[in-house]
Amino acid sequence: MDETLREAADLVATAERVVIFTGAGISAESGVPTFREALTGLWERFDAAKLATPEAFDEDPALVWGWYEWRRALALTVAPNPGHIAATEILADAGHATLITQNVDDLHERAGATGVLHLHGSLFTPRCSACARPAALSPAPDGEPGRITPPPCDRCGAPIRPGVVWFGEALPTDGLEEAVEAAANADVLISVGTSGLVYPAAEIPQVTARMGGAVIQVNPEPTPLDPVARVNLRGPSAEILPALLRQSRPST
Ligand code: BV8
Ligand code: ZN
Repeated sequence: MDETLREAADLVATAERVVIFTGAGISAESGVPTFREALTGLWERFDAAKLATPEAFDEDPALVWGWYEWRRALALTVAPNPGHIAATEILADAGHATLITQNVDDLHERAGATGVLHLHGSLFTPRCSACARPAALSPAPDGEPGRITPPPCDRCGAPIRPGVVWFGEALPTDGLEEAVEAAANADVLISVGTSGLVYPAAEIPQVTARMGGAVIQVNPEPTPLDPVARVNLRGPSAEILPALLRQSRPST
């Protein structure tokens, strides 16, 4: 590991434009289940990819809203881990830095990151499912809430929905364009904790590689990104990112 870590650290230390692209894996060590595990307890019998859709919400708004409110409550009870903090620091050291995440939690922000590009939205920006008016956050439920009837929009009365991008929904164009632009111009893109299966987000690291930038991957498991990565750092991000940060700084 230390030789690949050294190689990755050299790439980061000499890079002017750095992008960090994250998935659920960076929040795993904070205690937030990854997307595929996001169905614990009450949700075991559902498939995330089926629950995270407009059809599921239309069919049973209380089930879907309850799932997202449970995930929001969970996000509020956990803290950023050393991986989130090291990511903020690595970007602070770069001349030009962009943080792109597929995550809907706010752990990057709580680790001091600013201007985070949330390609798939956020648990903290609910809106009206009909007129898109932003809605206020109600106090998060405690325990396993199960079904919760979504509150009505105070303008048109339609049910409030989570501010996330569901399967089959388009990503916010401005966020995606900005992310592709940053990836295309990156000297280094560090992809952390993503299975690289969901498009178009999964394209982001491929854009960097196609444009000649170096992709560094941090993941304990192999992913479809392995052949694209210049360096594969196999392991948990809460351990690897702090080590990468230390190695990439000039030794005092
Ligand atoms: C779109 C928000 C078009 C919601 C998410 C066939 C049929 C149907 C659809 C499609 C299809 N083929 C392609 C599609 C499109 C579809 C898609 O890609 N499907 C896949 C499954 C094939 N994409 C879409 O629908 C997108 N929209 O295409 O719209 C369109 C265009 C114009 C107009 C209208 C429509 C929208 C996709 C967004 C879905 N929303 N999230 C929510 O959170 O509930 S996706 C969600 O899953 C995440 O955001 C993330 O993007 C994705 C994968 O999750 P990951 O973050 O990667 O997490 P995962 O659990 O998968 O992996 C965790 C990783 O961490 C693992 O690799 C693990 O090894 C690693 N790990 C674990 N521990 C650690 C660790 N790493 C480091 N350290 C650790 N400690
Ligand atoms: Zn409304």
